[in-house]
Amino acid sequence: MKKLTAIALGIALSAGLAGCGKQGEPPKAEEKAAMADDAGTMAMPAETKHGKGTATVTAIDSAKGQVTLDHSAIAELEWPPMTMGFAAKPELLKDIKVGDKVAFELDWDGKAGTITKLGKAQ
Ligand SMILES: [Cu+2]
Repeated sequence: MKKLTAIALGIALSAGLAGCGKQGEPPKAEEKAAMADDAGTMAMPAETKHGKGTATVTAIDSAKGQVTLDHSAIAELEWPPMTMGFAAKPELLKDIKVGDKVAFELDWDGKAGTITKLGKAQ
């Protein structure tokens, strides 16, 4: 089971990176320095970016705390429109259903996105 989990995680990370256009970009100098530090301390990534946008909900997994959004471009993160998964607390998902148009905010740590605000778009 451990091996399967590792493979699944690897696929998820690769998909996330490819989806957000970061694949193949060499790390910036400051990120290299952060990685060197992290190797010893297992600290959280130094840089978390905040972004916001609008989206259509394409999947919800409340039990796992995950939501998949077909989102519009996010200027703060230099992302084009795409469909991708995010972590989200169950209480953010309770009034949302598949097909809803939503406005959201997220934190992006360079590998994964976490929804910080989620509500139906006006
Ligand atoms: Cu995206």
